[in-house]
Amino acid sequence: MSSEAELRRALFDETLAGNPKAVGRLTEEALAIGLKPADLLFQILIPSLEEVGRRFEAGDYFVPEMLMSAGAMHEAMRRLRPLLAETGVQPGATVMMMTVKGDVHDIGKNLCCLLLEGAGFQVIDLGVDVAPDKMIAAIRRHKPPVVGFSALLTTTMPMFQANIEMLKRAGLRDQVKVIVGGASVTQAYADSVGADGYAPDAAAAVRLVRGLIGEPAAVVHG
Ligand code: B1M
Repeated sequence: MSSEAELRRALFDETLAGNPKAVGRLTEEALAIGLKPADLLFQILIPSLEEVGRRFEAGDYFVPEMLMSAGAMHEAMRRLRPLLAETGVQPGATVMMMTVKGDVHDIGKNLCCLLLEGAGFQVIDLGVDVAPDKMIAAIRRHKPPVVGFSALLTTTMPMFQANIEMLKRAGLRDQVKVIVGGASVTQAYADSVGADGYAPDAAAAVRLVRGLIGEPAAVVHG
Protein backbone atom coordinates (compact mmCIF):
# COMPACT_ATOMS: atom_id res chain seq x y z
CA MET A 1 0.00 0.00 0.00
CA SER A 2 1.77 3.15 -1.13
CA SER A 3 0.29 6.16 0.65
CA GLU A 4 -1.67 6.88 3.82
CA ALA A 5 -4.53 8.27 1.74
CA GLU A 6 -4.71 5.06 -0.32
CA LEU A 7 -4.64 2.98 2.84
CA ARG A 8 -7.51 4.98 4.34
CA ARG A 9 -9.50 4.67 1.11
CA ALA A 10 -8.87 0.90 0.90
CA LEU A 11 -9.96 0.35 4.51
CA PHE A 12 -13.18 2.30 3.87
CA ASP A 13 -13.86 0.39 0.63
CA GLU A 14 -13.10 -3.07 1.99
CA THR A 15 -15.37 -2.46 5.01
CA LEU A 16 -18.08 -1.34 2.60
CA ALA A 17 -17.48 -4.44 0.48
CA GLY A 18 -17.59 -6.65 3.60
CA ASN A 19 -14.16 -8.21 3.18
CA PRO A 20 -12.96 -9.17 6.69
CA LYS A 21 -9.58 -10.53 5.62
CA ALA A 22 -8.60 -7.35 3.81
CA VAL A 23 -9.98 -5.18 6.61
CA GLY A 24 -7.92 -7.06 9.20
CA ARG A 25 -4.76 -6.72 7.11
CA LEU A 26 -5.34 -3.04 6.31
CA THR A 27 -6.06 -2.26 9.96
CA GLU A 28 -2.71 -3.76 10.89
CA GLU A 29 -0.96 -1.84 8.11
CA ALA A 30 -2.57 1.40 9.22
CA LEU A 31 -1.53 0.86 12.83
CA ALA A 32 1.98 -0.05 11.69
CA ILE A 33 2.42 3.28 9.91
CA GLY A 34 1.24 5.12 13.02
CA LEU A 35 -2.43 5.89 12.37
CA LYS A 36 -4.30 6.28 15.65
CA PRO A 37 -6.86 3.58 16.59
CA ALA A 38 -9.52 6.22 17.34
CA ASP A 39 -8.96 7.86 13.93
CA LEU A 40 -9.36 4.53 12.17
CA LEU A 41 -12.60 3.99 14.03
CA PHE A 42 -14.22 7.40 13.77
CA GLN A 43 -12.82 8.65 10.45
CA ILE A 44 -12.93 5.45 8.40
CA LEU A 45 -14.81 2.46 9.84
CA ILE A 46 -17.92 4.20 11.20
CA PRO A 47 -18.34 6.39 8.08
CA SER A 48 -18.06 3.23 5.98
CA LEU A 49 -20.88 1.59 7.96
CA GLU A 50 -22.91 4.78 7.56
CA GLU A 51 -22.51 4.38 3.81
CA VAL A 52 -23.68 0.75 4.17
CA GLY A 53 -26.83 2.11 5.85
CA ARG A 54 -27.37 4.65 3.06
CA ARG A 55 -27.05 1.91 0.42
CA PHE A 56 -29.47 -0.32 2.33
CA GLU A 57 -32.00 2.51 2.43
CA ALA A 58 -31.53 3.12 -1.29
CA GLY A 59 -32.16 -0.56 -2.02
CA ASP A 60 -28.61 -1.14 -3.30
CA TYR A 61 -27.62 -3.28 -0.30
CA PHE A 62 -29.58 -6.05 1.42
CA VAL A 63 -29.24 -7.82 4.78
CA PRO A 64 -26.41 -10.15 3.60
CA GLU A 65 -24.31 -7.16 2.55
CA MET A 66 -24.97 -5.45 5.90
CA LEU A 67 -23.92 -8.64 7.69
CA MET A 68 -20.72 -8.87 5.67
CA SER A 69 -19.82 -5.26 6.43
CA ALA A 70 -20.57 -5.83 10.11
CA GLY A 71 -18.28 -8.89 10.01
CA ALA A 72 -15.52 -6.84 8.41
CA MET A 73 -15.94 -4.16 11.08
CA HIS A 74 -15.60 -6.84 13.78
CA GLU A 75 -12.32 -7.93 12.25
CA ALA A 76 -10.98 -4.38 12.62
CA MET A 77 -12.41 -4.06 16.13
CA ARG A 78 -10.68 -7.27 17.22
CA ARG A 79 -7.39 -5.45 16.60
CA LEU A 80 -8.44 -2.01 17.79
CA ARG A 81 -10.26 -3.04 20.99
CA PRO A 82 -7.21 -3.65 23.20
CA LEU A 83 -5.58 -0.43 21.97
CA LEU A 84 -8.68 1.68 22.57
CA ALA A 85 -9.24 0.24 26.03
CA GLU A 86 -5.64 0.78 27.18
CA THR A 87 -5.78 3.30 30.00
CA GLY A 88 -4.37 1.72 33.15
CA VAL A 89 -7.30 3.14 35.14
CA GLN A 90 -8.64 0.84 37.87
CA PRO A 91 -12.19 -0.34 37.20
CA GLY A 92 -14.65 2.02 38.83
CA ALA A 93 -18.43 2.24 38.95
CA THR A 94 -20.39 -0.34 37.03
CA VAL A 95 -22.34 0.47 33.89
CA MET A 96 -24.67 -2.24 32.61
CA MET A 97 -25.26 -2.16 28.87
CA MET A 98 -27.55 -4.07 26.53
CA THR A 99 -29.38 -3.98 23.22
CA VAL A 100 -33.12 -4.15 23.88
CA LYS A 101 -35.42 -7.07 23.17
CA GLY A 102 -36.13 -7.63 19.47
CA ASP A 103 -32.96 -5.88 18.33
CA VAL A 104 -29.69 -7.58 17.44
CA HIS A 105 -27.60 -4.56 16.41
CA ASP A 106 -24.57 -4.46 18.65
CA ILE A 107 -21.71 -2.64 16.93
CA GLY A 108 -22.60 0.76 18.40
CA LYS A 109 -23.40 -0.68 21.83
CA ASN A 110 -20.08 -2.55 21.81
CA LEU A 111 -18.31 0.67 20.93
CA CYS A 112 -19.94 2.41 23.89
CA CYS A 113 -18.84 -0.49 26.14
CA LEU A 114 -15.32 -0.18 24.83
CA LEU A 115 -15.02 3.56 25.43
CA LEU A 116 -16.67 3.28 28.85
CA GLU A 117 -14.14 0.61 29.79
CA GLY A 118 -11.40 2.78 28.36
CA ALA A 119 -12.63 5.62 30.57
CA GLY A 120 -12.29 3.38 33.64
CA PHE A 121 -15.83 2.16 34.18
CA GLN A 122 -16.55 -1.48 34.83
CA VAL A 123 -18.89 -2.59 32.07
CA ILE A 124 -21.31 -5.50 32.27
CA ASP A 125 -22.56 -6.20 28.77
CA LEU A 126 -25.73 -8.31 28.66
CA GLY A 127 -25.56 -8.60 24.86
CA VAL A 128 -28.40 -8.24 22.37
CA ASP A 129 -32.14 -8.98 22.31
CA VAL A 130 -32.27 -8.68 26.09
CA ALA A 131 -35.68 -9.40 27.60
CA PRO A 132 -36.88 -7.07 30.40
CA ASP A 133 -36.96 -9.88 33.00
CA LYS A 134 -33.33 -10.75 32.24
CA MET A 135 -32.44 -7.05 32.63
CA ILE A 136 -34.26 -6.85 35.98
CA ALA A 137 -32.54 -9.99 37.30
CA ALA A 138 -29.12 -8.67 36.26
CA ILE A 139 -29.76 -5.29 37.93
CA ARG A 140 -30.83 -7.00 41.17
CA ARG A 141 -27.66 -9.08 41.06
CA HIS A 142 -25.06 -6.44 40.12
CA LYS A 143 -26.71 -3.21 41.36
CA PRO A 144 -25.18 -0.95 38.69
CA PRO A 145 -25.68 2.79 39.24
CA VAL A 146 -26.22 3.18 35.47
CA VAL A 147 -27.99 0.99 32.93
CA GLY A 148 -27.80 1.66 29.19
CA PHE A 149 -30.32 0.58 26.56
CA SER A 150 -29.35 0.58 22.90
CA ALA A 151 -31.88 0.29 20.05
CA LEU A 152 -31.30 0.79 16.34
CA LEU A 153 -34.78 0.07 15.02
CA THR A 154 -37.73 2.40 15.30
CA THR A 155 -39.74 -0.73 16.09
CA THR A 156 -37.57 -1.60 19.10
CA MET A 157 -37.16 1.91 20.55
CA PRO A 158 -40.47 1.50 22.50
CA MET A 159 -38.62 -1.14 24.55
CA PHE A 160 -36.91 1.77 26.36
CA GLN A 161 -40.23 2.73 27.89
CA ALA A 162 -41.19 -0.91 28.51
CA ASN A 163 -37.89 -1.47 30.33
CA ILE A 164 -38.31 1.70 32.38
CA GLU A 165 -41.83 0.59 33.36
CA MET A 166 -40.40 -2.78 34.41
CA LEU A 167 -37.81 -1.00 36.54
CA LYS A 168 -40.58 0.99 38.22
CA ARG A 169 -42.69 -2.10 38.86
CA ALA A 170 -39.65 -3.89 40.32
CA GLY A 171 -39.03 -0.93 42.67
CA LEU A 172 -35.62 -0.32 41.10
CA ARG A 173 -36.17 2.89 39.12
CA ASP A 174 -34.81 5.25 41.79
CA GLN A 175 -31.69 3.10 42.26
CA VAL A 176 -30.45 3.26 38.69
CA LYS A 177 -29.89 5.99 36.11
CA VAL A 178 -31.15 5.01 32.66
CA ILE A 179 -29.33 6.11 29.54
CA VAL A 180 -30.41 5.37 25.99
CA GLY A 181 -28.95 5.60 22.51
CA GLY A 182 -28.94 4.25 18.97
CA ALA A 183 -29.04 5.57 15.44
CA SER A 184 -32.67 6.80 15.39
CA VAL A 185 -32.88 7.87 19.03
CA THR A 186 -33.05 11.59 19.87
CA GLN A 187 -32.89 13.62 23.03
CA ALA A 188 -36.61 14.37 22.65
CA TYR A 189 -37.41 10.67 22.41
CA ALA A 190 -35.24 9.90 25.43
CA ASP A 191 -37.06 12.62 27.39
CA SER A 192 -40.45 11.33 26.30
CA VAL A 193 -39.78 7.84 27.71
CA GLY A 194 -38.37 9.20 30.96
CA ALA A 195 -34.72 8.26 30.48
CA ASP A 196 -32.12 10.11 32.56
CA GLY A 197 -29.88 10.70 29.59
CA TYR A 198 -29.24 10.27 25.88
CA ALA A 199 -25.96 10.13 24.01
CA PRO A 200 -25.64 10.43 20.23
CA ASP A 201 -22.33 8.56 20.11
CA ALA A 202 -19.94 6.52 22.21
CA ALA A 203 -17.75 9.43 23.30
CA ALA A 204 -20.86 11.33 24.39
CA ALA A 205 -21.99 8.22 26.31
CA VAL A 206 -18.81 8.43 28.40
CA ARG A 207 -19.39 12.13 29.10
CA LEU A 208 -23.02 11.40 29.96
CA VAL A 209 -22.16 8.66 32.45
CA ARG A 210 -19.50 10.90 34.03
CA GLY A 211 -22.10 13.66 34.30
CA LEU A 212 -24.57 11.31 35.98
CA ILE A 213 -22.30 9.55 38.46
CA GLY A 214 -18.94 11.28 38.34
CA GLU A 215 -15.46 10.06 37.41
CA PRO A 216 -15.13 6.26 37.67
CA ALA A 217 -12.30 6.23 40.18
CA ALA A 218 -14.22 8.61 42.48
CA VAL A 219 -17.10 6.18 42.93
CA VAL A 220 -16.82 3.67 45.75
CA HIS A 221 -18.67 0.50 44.95
CA GLY A 222 -19.07 -3.13 45.91
CO1 B1M B 1 -29.72 -3.17 10.38
N1 B1M B 1 -30.80 -1.55 10.20
N2 B1M B 1 -31.33 -4.27 10.29
N3 B1M B 1 -28.50 -4.64 10.48
N4 B1M B 1 -28.33 -1.92 10.17
C1 B1M B 1 -30.13 -0.28 10.36
C2 B1M B 1 -30.15 0.15 11.83
C3 B1M B 1 -30.98 0.68 9.45
C4 B1M B 1 -30.95 2.16 9.90
C5 B1M B 1 -30.53 0.55 7.98
C6 B1M B 1 -31.29 1.49 7.08
O1 B1M B 1 -32.41 1.24 6.74
N5 B1M B 1 -30.66 2.58 6.72
C7 B1M B 1 -32.41 0.02 9.55
C8 B1M B 1 -33.29 0.54 10.67
C9 B1M B 1 -34.39 1.46 10.17
C10 B1M B 1 -35.20 1.96 11.31
O2 B1M B 1 -35.81 1.22 12.03
N6 B1M B 1 -35.18 3.28 11.46
C11 B1M B 1 -32.05 -1.44 9.75
C12 B1M B 1 -32.93 -2.53 9.51
C13 B1M B 1 -34.26 -2.18 8.89
C14 B1M B 1 -32.58 -3.86 9.83
C15 B1M B 1 -33.45 -5.12 9.67
C16 B1M B 1 -34.93 -4.96 10.07
C17 B1M B 1 -33.29 -5.56 8.19
C18 B1M B 1 -34.17 -6.73 7.80
O3 B1M B 1 -34.05 -7.81 8.33
N7 B1M B 1 -35.04 -6.44 6.86
C19 B1M B 1 -32.73 -6.15 10.58
C20 B1M B 1 -33.25 -6.13 12.03
C21 B1M B 1 -32.62 -7.22 12.88
C22 B1M B 1 -32.99 -7.02 14.35
O4 B1M B 1 -32.33 -6.28 15.08
N8 B1M B 1 -34.05 -7.68 14.81
C23 B1M B 1 -31.32 -5.61 10.52
C24 B1M B 1 -30.20 -6.42 10.65
C25 B1M B 1 -28.91 -5.96 10.59
C26 B1M B 1 -27.70 -6.88 10.60
C27 B1M B 1 -27.84 -8.07 11.55
C28 B1M B 1 -27.52 -7.38 9.17
C29 B1M B 1 -26.52 -5.88 10.95
C30 B1M B 1 -26.20 -5.77 12.47
C31 B1M B 1 -24.99 -6.57 12.86
C32 B1M B 1 -24.55 -6.23 14.27
O5 B1M B 1 -24.82 -5.18 14.83
N9 B1M B 1 -23.85 -7.18 14.83
C33 B1M B 1 -27.14 -4.55 10.54
C34 B1M B 1 -26.39 -3.37 10.31
C35 B1M B 1 -24.86 -3.54 10.28
C36 B1M B 1 -27.00 -2.11 10.13
C37 B1M B 1 -26.32 -0.75 9.79
C38 B1M B 1 -25.88 -0.80 8.33
C39 B1M B 1 -25.16 -0.33 10.63
C40 B1M B 1 -25.45 -0.25 12.13
C41 B1M B 1 -24.17 0.06 12.84
O6 B1M B 1 -23.54 -0.83 13.37
N10 B1M B 1 -23.76 1.36 12.75
C42 B1M B 1 -27.54 0.26 10.05
C43 B1M B 1 -27.47 1.52 9.23
C44 B1M B 1 -26.92 2.67 10.06
O7 B1M B 1 -27.18 2.80 11.24
N11 B1M B 1 -26.19 3.53 9.43
C45 B1M B 1 -28.71 -0.62 10.07
C46 B1M B 1 -22.47 1.79 13.27
C47 B1M B 1 -22.60 2.02 14.77
C48 B1M B 1 -21.23 2.45 15.30
O8 B1M B 1 -23.53 3.08 14.95
O9 B1M B 1 -25.20 1.58 16.14
O10 B1M B 1 -25.78 4.01 15.58
P1 B1M B 1 -24.77 2.99 15.97
O11 B1M B 1 -24.13 3.39 17.35
C49 B1M B 1 -23.63 4.67 17.63
C50 B1M B 1 -24.66 5.62 18.24
O12 B1M B 1 -25.99 5.37 17.81
C51 B1M B 1 -24.45 5.50 19.70
O13 B1M B 1 -23.06 5.24 19.84
C52 B1M B 1 -22.63 4.44 18.76
C53 B1M B 1 -21.20 4.76 18.43
O14 B1M B 1 -20.95 6.11 18.16
N12 B1M B 1 -25.14 4.49 20.48
C54 B1M B 1 -25.38 4.67 21.80
C55 B1M B 1 -25.58 3.25 20.15
N13 B1M B 1 -26.10 2.64 21.19
C56 B1M B 1 -25.99 3.49 22.24
C57 B1M B 1 -26.37 3.36 23.58
C58 B1M B 1 -26.12 4.43 24.44
C59 B1M B 1 -25.52 5.59 23.99
C60 B1M B 1 -25.12 5.74 22.67
O15 B1M B 1 -26.45 4.40 25.72
C61 B1M B 1 -27.06 3.24 26.25
